[in-house]
Amino acid sequence: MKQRRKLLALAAVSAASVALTLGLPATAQAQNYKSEYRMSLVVGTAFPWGKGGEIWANKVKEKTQGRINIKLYPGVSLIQGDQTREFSALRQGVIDMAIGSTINWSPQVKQLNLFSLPFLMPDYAAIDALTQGDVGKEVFKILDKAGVVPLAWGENGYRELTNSKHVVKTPADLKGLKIRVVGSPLFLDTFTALGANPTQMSWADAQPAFASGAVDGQENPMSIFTAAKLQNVGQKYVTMWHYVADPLVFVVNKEVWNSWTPEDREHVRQAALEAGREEIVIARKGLAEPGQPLLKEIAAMGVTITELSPAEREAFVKVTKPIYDKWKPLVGTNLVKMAEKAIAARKP
Ligand code: X2X
Repeated sequence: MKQRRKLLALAAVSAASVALTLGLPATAQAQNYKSEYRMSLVVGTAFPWGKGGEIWANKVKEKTQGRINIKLYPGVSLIQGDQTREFSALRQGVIDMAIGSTINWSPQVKQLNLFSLPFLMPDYAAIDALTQGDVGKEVFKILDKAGVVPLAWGENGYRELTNSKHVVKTPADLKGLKIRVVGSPLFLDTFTALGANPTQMSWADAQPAFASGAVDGQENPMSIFTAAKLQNVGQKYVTMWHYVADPLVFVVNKEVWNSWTPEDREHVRQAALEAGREEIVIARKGLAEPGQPLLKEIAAMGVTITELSPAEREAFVKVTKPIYDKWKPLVGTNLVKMAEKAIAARKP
């Protein structure tokens, strides 16, 4: 026994000295690397969001020559589908990295409610003015302080209203509709102000609830609508109101980040920036270009799509204004003011 321990110790010493004499810091470092890193996502690769995860993982593998190997966990499966716990799990290291929605992390990082203030961002240029400008940098500082390493922005998209009952053109049309929401209490406030009956549930629970008719409606980007085939679970009426859009954030757990060499950190960051840019293009496909071909495809499946005139949209803005005002100090008055200014100064 003693003999064996001695031998083992000797072997360890000689391995270390070989590494030292050969000057192999990479080998020593690689010993701290996990064989696989776990990336959390709410949805899989059929969705622009999940596709972004796949692109990021592939780019990281290529740039680090396989030193960093990432496996995708869609359906937030590392935390049993409980998407509003994702940020805590990331901080604790249950999750190594993620592309997360600002909505799902807003219960822990209250400033992320910024993007869910009703009718803050009227168009894509407004989203870009925030994420690609000083507001984006400020939010990254906040995320860094909250305990993760933010690297790049992506996008889930404009969240449009859908339901199984009837056309919604005015706030009065929402009266009594049971609407599934996720995230912070801001969503409950907004839909309560609109006269609806909001109920909070995870995305995993929401889909069977649409199918059974337990809830009447929901709000999600049209790319989620099509990939999840919500028309097949009764969601036949869509209102294009662009009331909020959720950006996605590419992040890594701090300890994991610190375990990588500076070169590999830079590779992971560059991969995230490239993947983020590509993912945003995919997320906007069919929606940002003239004629919005994605909407034509959805209408062809028997879905009624309602576009609002500026005056009709304004009625929704007016009803939710008290909620915007209530939440402004909760998000952080300075941050909201900074966002309002950036949007007012945006270039089309
Ligand atoms: O749960 C949702 O609605 C989803 C998929 O859009 C998010 O994760 C925010």
